Amino acid sequence: FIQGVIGDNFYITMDCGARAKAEALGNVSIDTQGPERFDQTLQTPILSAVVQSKPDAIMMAPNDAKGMIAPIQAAIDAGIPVLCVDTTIDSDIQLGDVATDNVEGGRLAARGLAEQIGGKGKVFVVNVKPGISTTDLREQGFREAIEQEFPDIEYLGQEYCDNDSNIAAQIVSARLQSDPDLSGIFGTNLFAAQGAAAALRQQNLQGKVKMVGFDAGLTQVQDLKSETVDLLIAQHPGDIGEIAVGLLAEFLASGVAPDPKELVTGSTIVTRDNIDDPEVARYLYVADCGSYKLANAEPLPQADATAEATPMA
Ligand code: T6T
Repeated sequence: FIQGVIGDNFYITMDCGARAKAEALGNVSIDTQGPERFDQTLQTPILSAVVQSKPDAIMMAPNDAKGMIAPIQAAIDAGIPVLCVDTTIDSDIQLGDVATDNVEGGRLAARGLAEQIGGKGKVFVVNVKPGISTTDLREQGFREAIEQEFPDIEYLGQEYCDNDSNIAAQIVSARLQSDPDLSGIFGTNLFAAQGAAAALRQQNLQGKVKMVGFDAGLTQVQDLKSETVDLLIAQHPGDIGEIAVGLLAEFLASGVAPDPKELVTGSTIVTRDNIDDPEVARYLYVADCGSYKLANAEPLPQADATAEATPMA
């Protein structure tokens, strides 16, 4: 398993799901690695070294939709099937994809933020880095929903934090200077949201500028509870890990490629009102696998993927 970046609660939780599934299967072992930063120039040599070690299969979250195509092709040329988890590449060379519906996730974020700000005002997006499939799609879904559904909301556009919460905080501080009447912020992943929330706290604007964050990392949950953030969209990374390992094990046993190739997992809207509900709390991310339990997760039926993404709406 090659993570998008190491030390991220999202990929740690995915790893827990992958390991729980491997243990249940009994004949699968997993080695997990990842780059120190979300950066294709760091992920490529990791992938090359993993290919040299000749695993039976690779599941990975590619750091760049275009830049990782050639390194993944090299793995496939070496006879190793590659399944994309979470992020993907602009190609169909991979065995398949297991991921959240990120466009829909962005739409959920837009609707949640719109509700928080009473359907009017200026909103802004703190994004991660151009070329990351997931976060690009979240911004797209957010932008489209704001433009199509909320005529009284002005979208001020996005800035990129390079997956660094300190940069995200600086971006938001500067934006609060240039647009002091800002109503709401969407942080498209854990680090973007965490940094944006920190800036709101520093400026004592929590609750005044509304904030929606993608993901449900440990600090993000604290930010929600302390009323700096109003809503989180939790992905189901443990489910992604479980499903990916199950799929690879099945492929290695049967030789039959997955059909359909794209499998979608759910997302859950987390608020202060529902966070203690066990059906919501089970999707908060973890920092280690100590308390992780196998969920026996299944991908969403294709037709229901959109409907299932809004169970708490
Ligand atoms: O949001 C997740 C993941 O889905 C995205 O591709 C990269 O950032 C995270 O890992 C959160 O930090």
